[in-house]
Order: sequence, then C-alpha cells, then structure tokens
Amino acid sequence: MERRIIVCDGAELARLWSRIGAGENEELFWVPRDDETRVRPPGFRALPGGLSAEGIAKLDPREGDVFGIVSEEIGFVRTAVGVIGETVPIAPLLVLSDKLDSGDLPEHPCLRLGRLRSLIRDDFDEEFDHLENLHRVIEIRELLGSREKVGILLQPDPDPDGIASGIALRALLNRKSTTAPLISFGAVKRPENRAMIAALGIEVRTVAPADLEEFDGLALVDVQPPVFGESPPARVLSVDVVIDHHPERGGYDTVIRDIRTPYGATSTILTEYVRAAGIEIRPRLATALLYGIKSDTQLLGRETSRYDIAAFAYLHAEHSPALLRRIERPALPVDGLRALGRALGATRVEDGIHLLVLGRVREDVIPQVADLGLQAEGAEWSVAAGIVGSDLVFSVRNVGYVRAAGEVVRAIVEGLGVGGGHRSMAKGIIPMKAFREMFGKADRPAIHKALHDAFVAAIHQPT
Ligand SMILES: [Mn+2]
Repeated sequence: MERRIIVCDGAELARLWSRIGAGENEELFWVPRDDETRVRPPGFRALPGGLSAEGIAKLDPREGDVFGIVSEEIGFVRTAVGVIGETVPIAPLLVLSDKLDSGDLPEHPCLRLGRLRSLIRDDFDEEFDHLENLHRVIEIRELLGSREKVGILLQPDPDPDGIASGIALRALLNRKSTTAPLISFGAVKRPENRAMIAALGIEVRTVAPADLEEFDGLALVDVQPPVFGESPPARVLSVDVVIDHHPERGGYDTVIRDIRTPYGATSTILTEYVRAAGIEIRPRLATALLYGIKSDTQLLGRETSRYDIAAFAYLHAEHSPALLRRIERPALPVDGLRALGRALGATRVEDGIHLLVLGRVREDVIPQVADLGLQAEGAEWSVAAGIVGSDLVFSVRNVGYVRAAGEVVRAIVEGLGVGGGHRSMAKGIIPMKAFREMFGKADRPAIHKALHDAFVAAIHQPT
C-alpha cells in the first residue's frame, strides 16, 4: 500500500495539519524548531534523527511512497528534498508552502508546489458563496411563502434556460403547478423547446397581461420587465423577484433582485440555489437545468463562466442521460424519415455544402436532419430545408471555422423572410409566396438550386 509521508517544519504547521485531519495511509512527522515548544502535535512523531538522510532511511521508504514537505523556509525545503533524494532518488514530492516560489525550489524530476493555505482558503470561499445563495433562497421563501398563487413569468416564447429555471424555482418554493404555474405572454414555439417541455412533462401557460391579476406573487426568471415591450403592463413593473443573467435593465421595482451578468445561464443561478438549500435534486430537474445551461452557452462554449462549468459538473452527476437524449433527439415521425430517405437518395456535397431538401415535413425534423447532414464527408455546411405550413423553413449547421451561420442566413433571407442564429447554428424562414415570386417554381429541384446558389454567394460574400 502506497504511503504518504508528511514532514512538517515545526509545530505550528503540524498542528494545522492535524486540525484538518490526516488522510488515509498518511504518516506524520515533524521537525521541532529551535524557537518553539516541543509539545508534540497530535498524531505526529518527531522525525527520527532529525532532517537527515539517516532519518529518512529509518522510515524504510518503499517504491510507491510519496512525500509531502510542509514548510515556509527555503532552507528546510532544500535540505528535505536533498536528504529524501539521497535515499529514494525519484520519490514524488509535494512541497506545500505559501511563501516560496517555484523558482526557489531545487531541481527534482518529480516535484510539485502546492499552496497550503490557499487550498483551504478556496474551500472557505466556496462555503461562503453557498451561504449567500442559501440566504437568497430563504429571503425568497419568506417573501413568497404566504402567497396564495405565485406566477413564475418567463420571456415570450420561453427557452430551455427560462423553463428549467422556472421549475427549479418552483421546487425551491415547494409548490406545484397549481399554486406556482410557469406563465408567459407568448407560447413556446421553437420545436426543440416544445420537445423539451413534452419530454419533461412541463406546462407553460400562455397568459394575457390582464390574467396577472389572479396572482398575488410574481417572480421573473431569465427575463426583466423591459423585455415585455416599450410600455410593459403595469403589473410587471412592480414584482417580487427577478432572477436573471441578462444585462441589468432599469425602470421597474422588485423586492428581490438577483442579476448575475457574468453567468452564461439563469439555470446556473438556480442550480446554486438548489445546491445551497440542500434540497434533493431529482434526475428530471437536474436534466432540465443541465439542458438549460447547455443550450444557453452552446455546450459551455459561448459566454461561459466558471460558475456555469461548476454547476454543469454538479448537475451532470445527477441527470438522466436517457431523458436528455429524448430532449435532444426527439422521436422522428415515420413520414419525416421517408422524406429524409428520398433526399438522401440523391444527396451530394458541392462546394462544401450538404443540402437536403425534404419537401413537406413536421418542423422538428428539419434541425435534426441538419445535425445529421454535417456528418457527410467533405461537408463544411449542412442545410436541411422543408415546407412547414406556407413557409420554407431551413436549418443550418457548420463546422465552426467558416463564416458565422447567423450572418449567412441573414444575408440569404434579406428581403424575403426572417432568420438568424449563432456562429455554427442558424435558421431561416421564407414564405413560399415570396420564394415563388423570386424564383418562379418551388418544386424540390428548384428549392435545391435556389438555396445552393444563395449559400455559395453568402458564404463567400465579403463581411
Ligand atoms: Mn438565459
């Protein structure tokens, strides 16, 4: 069994070590200093023969043993490294010191410098962060605990971050959808977000401003009142709680305001609340919050803070991979698969573009086909297009090191329809009427040619 042999310089550091508690297989030695009492720190033995090669040899060091040297004095560390090296030449050494710099340390093939106090300090800081989050949770509970009905208001067309934050707040308030419904002035529209609420069994109620009268408590998550238009309904200008990560906006009153702009997602704030409050985090809630962070930060890529990464790691251990898969890869309808089969039958990659025209399909098929299309050999761009209602809808993916997908789509739909997106994902909508006026025919070959030509032009257009 591998041993850790700890050698502390003096009683003060040894007492600190025994206060923290010895780890498994740790053997603790101290070298008393001339200027201090010789009272033995608990758990420690004096290094036999002092800090010397003979003393180390008496410990009978074996292959696999590692050493910790705890000191603030460069002389002590040099001697310790030297005498240990005489006995076991490449024994792994951890020097724990707050004052010494790595440049002061002697040459050694297997040595690391750790900061003893800052290691403990970081844990303290984290504890105080948890404490602040717990305090915030208690404030929110005190404020809303006695209310009959609390509305949890999300942005219009709520996104996964808002939806997940909403259900986390409801869990923290220990309420059900009857006394704390998720509400929004606009329905959940995007097919991938509809897939999320379906998979998680969440209801988001669409309300009119007048409906807010039924709530005697109002909490806004992932949104601030100015988002509701130039003159928002009076009821949302004086609310109870606002929790958000978007840039801080003024012009409204709230009792509790928790706005953390460095955060990549509001779900991260709520994850910290849940963690600090010590409530059990069920797989469904962990999955929702994980997906909220993932989609707002584009998998920890864009505008991600260390807080998002810490929350993501915490949630990852608790989430349900099967449920996450169902959200991210919702079931494809059979006629959608047939349309994909037809499109794949004649597929080709030209000018780095893999374009699949599906005909009339359910909207959520289109982004999934765009994801798939990017796997084609030679494809830098994947475009999946389909007819949904009276619109031509297309989803775009790219490999990330080419022109931003959002810009390309905006250039293509200009004057024809709407569209936009991010660096590597985008979506465009062109009414079929506008398409026909521009290109004449709108059968599959015509759509293929028009989109292909538009992409070639837009990708190479100077920015
Ligand atoms: Mn958000």
